[in-house]
Amino acid sequence: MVHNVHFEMMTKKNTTLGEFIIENQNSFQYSSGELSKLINAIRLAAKVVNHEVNKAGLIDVLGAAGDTNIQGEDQQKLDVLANDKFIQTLKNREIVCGIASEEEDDFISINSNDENHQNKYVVLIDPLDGSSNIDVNVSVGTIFSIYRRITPVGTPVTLEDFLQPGDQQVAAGYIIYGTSTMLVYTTGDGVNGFTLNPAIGTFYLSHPNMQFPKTGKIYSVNEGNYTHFPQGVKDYIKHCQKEEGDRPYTSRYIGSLVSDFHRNMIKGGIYMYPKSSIASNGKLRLLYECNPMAFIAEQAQGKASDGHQRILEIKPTELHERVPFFCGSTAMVTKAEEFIQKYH
Ligand code: P6P
Repeated sequence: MVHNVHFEMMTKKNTTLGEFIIENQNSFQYSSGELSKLINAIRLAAKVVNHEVNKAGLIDVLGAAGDTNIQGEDQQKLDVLANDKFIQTLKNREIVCGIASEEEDDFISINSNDENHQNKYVVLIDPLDGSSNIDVNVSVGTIFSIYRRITPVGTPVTLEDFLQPGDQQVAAGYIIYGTSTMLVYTTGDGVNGFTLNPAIGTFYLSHPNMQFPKTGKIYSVNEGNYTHFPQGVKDYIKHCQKEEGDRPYTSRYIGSLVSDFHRNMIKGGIYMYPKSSIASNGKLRLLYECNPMAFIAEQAQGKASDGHQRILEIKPTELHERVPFFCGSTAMVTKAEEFIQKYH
């Protein structure tokens, strides 16, 4: 009861997501109505997935779906459910002409053959990132990336529409299904976070103008892979652990990109998924993990690179390609690049 009273008080002065979109739609470089439809579709799907994630322990949606995705990863039932919900919700809107998903081998073309089809946007999603944490009740997330198509409106969407560099994104964001459910997104005019009041199913602006601290004291990496990392990455990790100046830093790694990224954006820190002798390009996918998180990071005054170049400048060649990923507080990412580039 106290929580609800507190929440009501906290949200009395806060803008809802719907009000925020309307108040800020003029800053969206394209038609305001299109942005509203896009974000509203994602908002609806997020609420449905949030409901399923929160009751996962109660009904039989835990455990593997008995299938594997193109990544060769066991598909968790909630992965499949989240994928279906986002695709279904986006299809129902008259705005999206194509969808690519971590859980789909190829992109999905949406009635692009209809000569009246005027849908202009493609959406790329990781429907439930960190899904291996589902059965152990650790927070997971959805990541989305939105582009305008580059092939003619009214023609079938092509792979070219999806293989655009990250700096062409018109919007990107994530939903974190954690101790509270939040939707964090950017349309290129800063980053704003909205917290779901589950009692009434409304997202309220709780974190306006989110920004990475210029530096921080948290480094996030799976140190179990340490022996397989390039020497420059090993040297940076040892730098983080050295008793000198503002170090040693604190190691925090949840195994859920959205959760580690979100914490580091609030507290300051760096998230790393380097290449290694066991994963030649690292693990994270460029199109629906690294690009959207990099767009958010840069809009929040942070930095995102593959160790050598901006993530957002990489020209994609494949739908599911992987890249090394260093993302977070600018000073920390720059320092990591210095160590890495000593060896190239
Ligand atoms: P590892 C989840 O599968 C994910 O894509 C990210 O959310 C997470 O940061 C990373 O992989 C964890 O991978 O190899 O450290 O277990």
